[in-house]
Amino acid sequence: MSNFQIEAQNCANDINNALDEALSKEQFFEPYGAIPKRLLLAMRHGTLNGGKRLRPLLLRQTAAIFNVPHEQTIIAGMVLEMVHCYSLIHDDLPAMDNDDLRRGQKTVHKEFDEATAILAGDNLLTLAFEILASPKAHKEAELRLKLISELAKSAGACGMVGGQMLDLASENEVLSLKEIDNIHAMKTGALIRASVRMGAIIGLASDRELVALTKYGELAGRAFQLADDILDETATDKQLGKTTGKDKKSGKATLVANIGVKESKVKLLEIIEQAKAALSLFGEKANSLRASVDYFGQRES
Ligand code: GRG
Repeated sequence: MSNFQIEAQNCANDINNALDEALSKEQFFEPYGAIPKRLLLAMRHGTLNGGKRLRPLLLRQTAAIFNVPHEQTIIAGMVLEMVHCYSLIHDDLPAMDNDDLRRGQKTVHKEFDEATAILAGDNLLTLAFEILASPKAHKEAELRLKLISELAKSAGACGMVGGQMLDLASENEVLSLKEIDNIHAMKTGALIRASVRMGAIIGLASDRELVALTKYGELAGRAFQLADDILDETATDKQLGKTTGKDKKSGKATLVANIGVKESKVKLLEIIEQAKAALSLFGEKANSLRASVDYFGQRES
């Protein structure tokens, strides 16, 4: 295994363990009553099903530039993953992408039912903020507020939710490359940007450092989404653990649809180089972040 693979695996193990513990019956104290078992099982199905945990990895690699030990980033990384998993559960619903398969398993609404999937997503989002507000996320209250604000903005109307709205409205529309870029930056890029920025916040980055890392986060988000669109066109269902070729079928506006796979791959490599260049301020300390964005360009699932 490469150093990157070992680092990614260690991070995924930490996040899986943290999710397993946070989503156990014992964690839900009962001012009103016990958590309904079906809701808990649906939340576990939508989270503990083999995600790559890339967003917590970016957070942890960014914080490591500032010598923050990995253990101090696990809770913030876990809540990012809760928000990401909620978005996937809702995205898979019949009213949105209508998918039966996620991470090689039945989607939450297929395993349970639509109403349960909606509620499981709702509660993952709410729980993420409940946990981020608690001292176990970070001992400094002021810093926790900054993290909450960062995550809320990235997940909201000017970030992921707004991007999803624009994306749904773009089906069978002809969009300019700029409009496509903007949808991607909001729908997928915002949470990736926030992952990096949350790592920088935990690391007490200076303004100059935060600007550089934000640029990296934005470019990494663009690289991630472009790679995803290329894979949607070129990979198999088995490889990705989800239904592929859907963008083309639904007439979705993607860069790949506009400029083709070959040109998109060239563009992807350009974006990756720009992302790495944005890290020059940090020298070798940012090598893990460089390896992550390289992985975005090479990933096969
Ligand atoms: C429903 C509010 C709401 C938003 C949905 C993120 C999103 C917005 C939809 C997902 C659609 C999609 C497949 C977008 C491509 C980028 C993406 C988020 C891929 C999945 O992320 P990975 O590869 O997945 O990190 P794992 O399974 O490893 O966590």
